[in-house]
Amino acid sequence: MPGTPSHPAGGVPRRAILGTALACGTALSARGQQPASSGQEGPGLWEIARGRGITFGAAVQANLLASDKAYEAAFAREAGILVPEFEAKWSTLQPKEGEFDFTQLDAILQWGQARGRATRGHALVWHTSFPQWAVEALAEGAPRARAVMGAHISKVLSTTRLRIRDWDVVNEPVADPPGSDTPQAEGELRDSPFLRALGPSYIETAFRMAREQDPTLRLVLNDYGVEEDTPWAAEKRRRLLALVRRLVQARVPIDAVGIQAHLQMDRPFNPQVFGDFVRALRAEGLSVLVTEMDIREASNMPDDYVARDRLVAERASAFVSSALEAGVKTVLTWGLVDRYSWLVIEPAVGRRDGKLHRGLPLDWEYNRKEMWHAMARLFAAV
Ligand code: 9MR
Repeated sequence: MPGTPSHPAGGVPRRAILGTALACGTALSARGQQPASSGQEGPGLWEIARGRGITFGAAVQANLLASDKAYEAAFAREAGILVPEFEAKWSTLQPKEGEFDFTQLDAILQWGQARGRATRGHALVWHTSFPQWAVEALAEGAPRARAVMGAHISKVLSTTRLRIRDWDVVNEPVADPPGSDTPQAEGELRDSPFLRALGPSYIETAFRMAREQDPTLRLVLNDYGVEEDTPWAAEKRRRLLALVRRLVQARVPIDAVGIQAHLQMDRPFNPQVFGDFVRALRAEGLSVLVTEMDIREASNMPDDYVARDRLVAERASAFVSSALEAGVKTVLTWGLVDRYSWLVIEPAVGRRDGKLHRGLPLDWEYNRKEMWHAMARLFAAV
């Protein structure tokens, strides 16, 4: 029956909830608690989008590609471009100084190459998934910080040369405006080991190092929190745009801005405001990509799956159509299936009422949801 609460409520650790839900996912649909599935047949989102010159892809995890056949099939069906969810982050690639491990990234690259799917790189310089040895090394001073950052960029780009053509060079450099939970820098740039060691010029340095290593790569600055129509997001937009303009004026080799798009249903979305922001970035001569889209449900949403999925799909539709109208050509979701979404795995972003977010195109059973159909309609109509 639609509307029946799907999973145990509060008081249970989220990972336990996830385990229970994983174990009984099939039973849930068998009991009719999931909306009628719309199957997995017919062309995938990437093929539909490709017909209109749009790239659709998603973040993927190497271990799941290897261990879950249905997950692998979903990626084969839907994703034209792959983004390693953590396999190209610093702590995975260089867990100890000078000791690089490309095994997991290689697994994604090989899987993609065998199927003609590109992989984009995420992320060279980021304050998270950044190992303690590197935090300490950067704290030793600017020359050491520059050397450590240069060695990482150089090794990663030379090893992935010709296999990855597009990189998030700097991820999340803009500080959250006041009123956030995250620790704040005084200025408009995020407090990070890179900022502390090298000052604001670390961004420019990273882009120049990447360009020097491989002049043909598309170099992207990726950030979040700029999508919605709130004063907080307006301030974050202002900061990001100001940063991008400074970089362009200083002739820093930046090609594109990635907008993560971790959307939240409890925040208003205004297509005009967002579209204007994308156009302002493009007016600087840059491409704009949607890099990590997913949709966090609000706790006051209806219980019923059909109604929930419809609301999520409406938000996806409003957002993606505004992005496409403003000239975005690449739309990537952060995962494909709700089952493995960070929105259900990370307690900090989970629903407080114990329900599990349904913020990706495919449901727990890998079936296409309303969000999938909303995106398919937009991609077909561009
Ligand atoms: O989804 C990713 C999660 O599995 C990782 O544990 C986490 C830390 O590496 O990063 C998550 O992905 C983030 C992305 O790299 C940058 N933007 C926000 C994403 C969600 O936190």
